[in-house]
Amino acid sequence: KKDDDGESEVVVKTRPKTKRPPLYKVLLLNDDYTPMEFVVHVLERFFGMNHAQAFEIMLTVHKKGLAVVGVFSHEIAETKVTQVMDFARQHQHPLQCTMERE
Ligand code: NFA
Repeated sequence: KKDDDGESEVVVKTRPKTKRPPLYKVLLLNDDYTPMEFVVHVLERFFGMNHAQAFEIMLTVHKKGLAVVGVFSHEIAETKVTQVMDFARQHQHPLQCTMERE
């Protein structure tokens, strides 16, 4: 005898899903051997910094142990890390560059 009258309705709120892709910090690590001028050159060449910016970031890495040198999509971050690591290896410097999810 008891049946639903079909009159009640459930209204579900939806929102358009525009999930942004995750971003990745590219980090440069200090070491005791890589020349300061080489690090400055890396920052100018691969991260588009001017000389003053590059020198400032290099000094931050030197003093604090590491610094974020840029924030990129996963693909761009990976490319930057590979470019820096290859360039450092070519010049036989132990400079380390890594990425981490923001
Ligand atoms: N610590 C290095 C030196 O004294 C310079 C350096 C800076 C290396 C930033 C790596 C990153 N020659």
